[in-house]
Parts: sequence; C-alpha cells; structure tokens
Amino acid sequence: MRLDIVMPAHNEEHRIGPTLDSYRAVCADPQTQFVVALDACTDATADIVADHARRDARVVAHEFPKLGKGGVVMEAFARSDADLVGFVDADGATPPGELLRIADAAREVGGAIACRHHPSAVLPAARPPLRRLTSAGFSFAVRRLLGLPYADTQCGAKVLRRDVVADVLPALSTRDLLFDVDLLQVARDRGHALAEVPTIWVDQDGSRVSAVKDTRRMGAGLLRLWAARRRRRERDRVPAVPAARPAAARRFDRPNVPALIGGRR
Ligand SMILES: Nc1nc2c(ncn2[C@@H]2O[C@H](COP(=O)(O)OP(=O)(O)O)[C@@H](O)[C@H]2O)c(=O)[nH]1
Ligand SMILES: [Mg+2]
Repeated sequence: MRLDIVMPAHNEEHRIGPTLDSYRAVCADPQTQFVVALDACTDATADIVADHARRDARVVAHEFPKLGKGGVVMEAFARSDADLVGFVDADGATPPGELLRIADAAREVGGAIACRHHPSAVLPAARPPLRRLTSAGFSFAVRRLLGLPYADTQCGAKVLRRDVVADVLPALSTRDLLFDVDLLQVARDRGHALAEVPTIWVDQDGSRVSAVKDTRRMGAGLLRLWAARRRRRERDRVPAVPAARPAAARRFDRPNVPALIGGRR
C-alpha cells in the first residue's frame, strides 16, 4: 500500500532538515512519499526541502498561499492518490517508526491517530506545564461539547485510508488549529472508526502555538464547530420534501377508492 506523509511547514528552516533525514532513513519503502506542505515561508525552508528532493525523489514540495496548518493539510490530502495519507509535524516530535505503526493501524481500521495520553505512550521530554494544562482543558471541552471519545485530539500525527479521506474531506470546514477536531468529528459523524495508537512523542522547542492566545482562539473555534454541528443536526431532522397530508395519504391507501384521489377520474 502506498503511503503519503504530509508535513505542514511554516518557516521550519531549523527543524525540517533533520526530520526529513530521519524519515527518509527509516521509511525504506520506495513508494512512500514525504509531501512537505509549505505556505508563505519567509525563510530557507523551501530551499532545504528542494535540496532533499534533488537527492530523494520521494520528497515532494507543495507551496501554497497562506492557508494555515489545516488548510495546507487539506490541500495536500486532496492532491494525494496514495492508499494511505497521513500528516505529521515538521519538527520531528513523532519519530518515523511511530508514524509507520499508526499507518499500519489505519490500514486495518480506516483511520488512526497518535495518542500521548495513553498509559503506554512514551514522552521522554516533558511538555511545558502551561501547555499541558491548556491542552488538558481543551481535550475536556472537546469531549463534553462534541462527544468525541478520543483522549488526544490534537496530536499532530494522524493517518487515514483513501476511502475515508474521499468521504470526509469535502465535509471539512476548518483550516485553522481546529482542523484536527473537525476531521475527527466529521469522520465519526459519517460512521468511520478510528484507532487511537499510543505514541512516542519527543516534544520540541520552538513551537509556534501560544499556550494562552491560541488556546483562547481554539476555544472560540470549538464553540463555532459545536454550534455549526447543532444547526446541521437540526436541519437534517427536517425532511427535505414536506410529508404528504395525512388525510390524502389515508385515502390513497384505501384500495377500493383509488379513483377518488383528488376528486376526479
Ligand atoms: N504550512 C503551515 N504549517 C504550519 C502553520 N502553523 C503551524 N504549522 C506546522 O504545524 C506543525 C506544528 O507546529 P508547532 O509549532 O510545532 O506546534 P506544536 O507542536 O503543536 O506546538 C509544524 O509542522 C508547523 O510547521 C502554518 O500556518 N502553515
Ligand atoms: Mg511541535
């Protein structure tokens, strides 16, 4: 099965090189592609990726206008024709062997997501306490508001099978940091099973996510997703075609008076 690994990257000149080195070394399959999805980088990220692409044809770069992490992942997924499509952070927090395990689970189940909160997950570098706190609060809100059963919606390593991507992608509406939640919610609402795979996660310095500002924005985004989902569910309860009037339906059901329907022959 062919696997495309999408790496969203925005100004990652210090982190993308070592990540591509380790992924290229560990993922031996010649059919596996490393699709770096860049948007509006102002540093040397594109040059570094181009250098890897010259040495290894499995490295592909897509350059987009400013779309945000979710936006570039969606666009790269739409362009992929691999059997399995996943994404992983450009900073190497998810070791390549872990992504391959997640892909194995996705092949069987339909989709799989990395989980840092499982008892057998391994986190050798402690995450900053404020980040841990905001992340736990966000996960709690996701479970309460959207009823999602997953312990870790935000881990940046997820893989889906092509049939699931094709079904879920057109229904996604979020391009920002809520992208993961939107993806999981739509997949669940459309009846796709997803496996949670305990992962090794090597937390990296240099995060672009602000624990306070972005968590506030994500909270507001989560409320929007919740409200949109409620509206969708209410709308879906209203039949698209108005039901026939009960009296007419009863007359129509009577076998001995069909000619009286509408009062005419
Ligand atoms: N293309 C693109 N990638 C982004 C953007 N924001 C974040 N990313 C990528 O998303 C991944 C996770 O970002 P990171 O700063 O490590 O966040 P954290 O690990 O959640 O703290 C990295 O690969 C980033 O380069 C963006 O606006 N555009
Ligand atoms: Mg990171």
